Amino acid sequence: MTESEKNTQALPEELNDSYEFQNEWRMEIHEWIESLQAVKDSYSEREVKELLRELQNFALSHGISLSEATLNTPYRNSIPLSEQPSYPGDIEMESKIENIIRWNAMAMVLQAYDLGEGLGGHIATYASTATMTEVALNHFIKSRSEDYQGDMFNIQAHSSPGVYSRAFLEGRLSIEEIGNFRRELQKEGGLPSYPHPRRRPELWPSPTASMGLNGVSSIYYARFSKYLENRGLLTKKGGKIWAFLGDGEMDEPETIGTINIASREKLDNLIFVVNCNLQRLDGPVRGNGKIIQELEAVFRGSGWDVIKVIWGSEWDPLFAIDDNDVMQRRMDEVLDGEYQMYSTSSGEDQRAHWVKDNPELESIMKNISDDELKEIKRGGFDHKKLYAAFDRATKSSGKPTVILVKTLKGYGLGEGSEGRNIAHQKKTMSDEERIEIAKRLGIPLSKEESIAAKFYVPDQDSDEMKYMHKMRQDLGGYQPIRHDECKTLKAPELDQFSDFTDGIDRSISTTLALVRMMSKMLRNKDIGPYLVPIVPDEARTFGMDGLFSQSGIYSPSGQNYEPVDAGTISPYKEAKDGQILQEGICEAGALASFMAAGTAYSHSQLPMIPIYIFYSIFGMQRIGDMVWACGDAMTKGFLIGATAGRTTLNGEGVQHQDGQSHVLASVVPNMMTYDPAFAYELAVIMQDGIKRMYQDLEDVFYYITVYNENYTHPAMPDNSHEGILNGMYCFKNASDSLLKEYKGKPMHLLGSGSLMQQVIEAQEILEKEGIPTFIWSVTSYNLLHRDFRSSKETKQKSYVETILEGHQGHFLSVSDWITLLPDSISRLFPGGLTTLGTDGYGLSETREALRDHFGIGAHAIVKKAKELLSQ
Ligand SMILES: Cc1ncc(C[n+]2csc(CCOP(=O)(O)OP(=O)(O)O)c2C)c(N)n1
Ligand SMILES: [Mg+2]
Repeated sequence: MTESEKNTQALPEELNDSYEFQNEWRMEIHEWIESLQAVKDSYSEREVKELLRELQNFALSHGISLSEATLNTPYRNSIPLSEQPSYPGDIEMESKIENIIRWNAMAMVLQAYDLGEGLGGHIATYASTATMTEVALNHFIKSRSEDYQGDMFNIQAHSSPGVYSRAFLEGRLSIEEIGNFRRELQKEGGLPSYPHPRRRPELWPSPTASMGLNGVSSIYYARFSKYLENRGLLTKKGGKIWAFLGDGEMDEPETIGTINIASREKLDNLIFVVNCNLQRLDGPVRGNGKIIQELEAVFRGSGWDVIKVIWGSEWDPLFAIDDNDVMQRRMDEVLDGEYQMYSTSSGEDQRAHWVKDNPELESIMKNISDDELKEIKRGGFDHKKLYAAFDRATKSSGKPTVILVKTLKGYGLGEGSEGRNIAHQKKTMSDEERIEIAKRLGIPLSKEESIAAKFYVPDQDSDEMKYMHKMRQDLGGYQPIRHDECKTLKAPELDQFSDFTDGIDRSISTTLALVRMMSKMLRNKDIGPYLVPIVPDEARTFGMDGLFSQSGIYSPSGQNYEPVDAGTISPYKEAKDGQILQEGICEAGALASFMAAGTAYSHSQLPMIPIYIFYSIFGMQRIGDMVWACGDAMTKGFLIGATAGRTTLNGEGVQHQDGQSHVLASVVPNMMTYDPAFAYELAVIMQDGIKRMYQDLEDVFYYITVYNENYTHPAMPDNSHEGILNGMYCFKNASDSLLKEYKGKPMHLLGSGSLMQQVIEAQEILEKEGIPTFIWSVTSYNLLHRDFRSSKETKQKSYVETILEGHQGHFLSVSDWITLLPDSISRLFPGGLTTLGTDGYGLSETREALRDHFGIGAHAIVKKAKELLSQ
């Protein structure tokens, strides 16, 4: 070992830990800080930064990794006491109100439990988040007014009982409704478990019950709000997006994976509040580490402002005498698993574990008794600390903010629950616990009433009620809230789509037809400004790159470079008021943009029309849960599954060739799914979609597949409009002369999408061989199936049965989808429906070989038809 290696060797562990060494070491640090202070006093900020950068470079080049040192601050509140603003509210009054809300929230869950129906419900999450929710609602979260768009308040789904309980106190929900928590079918009304806009459209702005979706959707609401501002569409000042999230929930990749976009786009209208109660459902979030420190590093590394709220005010006097950072060091070293253990231990046991054998820490801790130590609060239950954090977050400029708040799961619910691993699942309490909690919360109910978990409301003219209403009035009204007023749009008439309905002689794909339609709609005065084309790095695949220069790609900082293709006809044009959302390779983000744009009618009073175009296999399959959430949120717009079809997209193989997305889409109840074969069908569907969603304000959204196979497109046949929209129409009759001569039953081929070309070819072969053959274009098996289901309820004939009246013969369907799709309506056909499709995995081959392989090419169709005829 060289001399210099010896010098840089770490000191032995025992020596590092010793009291003497630590003292000496603190002095060394002190001297360094004093030197830095001197530099700071004499030089500019730029120079101080330069010095630090040099030090960092030195350390890195000597093999010392600095990520923790530079991304983490000590385990204490980010806002020191000296910078803490004074509290503008009446804490005693706010605590009284909070206690009533806490009680009624708990009573809702207990009453549901007492019914014995296993309805479930959560108590512990709200118990941990109640104080921060109240501070935010009493002082920060603003509602819509004349010149302010209003904040969006997205809660942690499992804290819903608390939000309902407040809405009840505010008079927004009836006692019957909160008495029927999780019983939505009751006569007097009931409440859904979690925030579901579909179930409570006046209350919940966004669905958050699927962990992880709140984070990503809130980021994209905030981004979309900036987009609307930058495009000059938002006339009022936009609001802030407040997302309350769980610490366990932060493990979801949708959340963590999308936080970069928030800092890149400088979303200072976004505030994350993470409820760090150190627990998730099963147990500790990071027993062996510290979730707050971990999240701090992740968010700071991603360019967010990070505000930590860890300790309550009771610790301030102790910090004041912690001159040598002895207490701070202990705070830094104790693990979350141990902090959780403290919450269930006596003051005496806590002290013993906490001070270990550190005489200086022991002496600091002598300033409080064991009882005080037990009662000492975490930052998440301290109004002043929370106020300071929220206040700073609302003043952020140019950056999103995350507030990491340390709380305790099940706080105030007694020893059986607080901090226990079982807290999340706790749904009931013993009689004694109920009486004890009512007493502790100051709820004036009798013992019997407490045991029965009766709701409690103070007099309307009590000070508490007056205070609560006044605070919300000052902030513009109650929250959370969802709005629904928005102007309607006038859909363009179908004749404006004549380029497509008159037929196209050139060989083009339905994808290209769609892109041309979009280009045309973008130029339409009435709807053009509201269109939001969304694409995740596939514009060139779909031939959409021409739109770049026409509409521009949205970029809040404009374009600060000359694009490499500046001289071409469609350069990569980024612009502050660009209309296209280029998402990069992030399907979750792109769908979150779709949700933000498709619900803009609610949060921004703007009838935005998102058209999100993607590889069809990376839609329903990749982000199905978010599509479901879009349905819950009553999102409008068009999802376009491009490069559709297991055999039409050739060469790309197993993970690209989609033969199932229509089946996956079929499960979304208000999704209109279409699989058009021709440009005119697509035009009819798009025109009708805009009319239904934005002119007639119907609660539907669309999934349409388009293909990349080129062929010519006939003119729209007479009388096909209704059939295109309903899902099926006769595209071509069998030849009359053949029908007259033919002895047997005719053939009926059902085609859709790109496979219609094979059907047309098969029909020609069959008719040449003397077999009269009809062609039916099926634009939507799903809609036909849906119509069939509802016809059974109304006991009327289904649409398919109506149009098949008088028709006999053999029915054979062909599509690029798995056979389950057409099979869903096979019983509607006289003699049943034979189905050819693409069951199984895709593989890399030519289109022709793939169609042979799956048995759906023209010759396979002819073969199958003959088999049927010979039966
Ligand atoms: C995608 C998804 N996975 C699992 C669940 C079930 N679940 C509901 S709450 C919860 C634990 C939440 O922990 P945390 O985020 O820490 O919230 P806390 O209740 O502790 O505040 C789980 C696993 C869910 N709702 N969504
Ligand atoms: Mg948690």
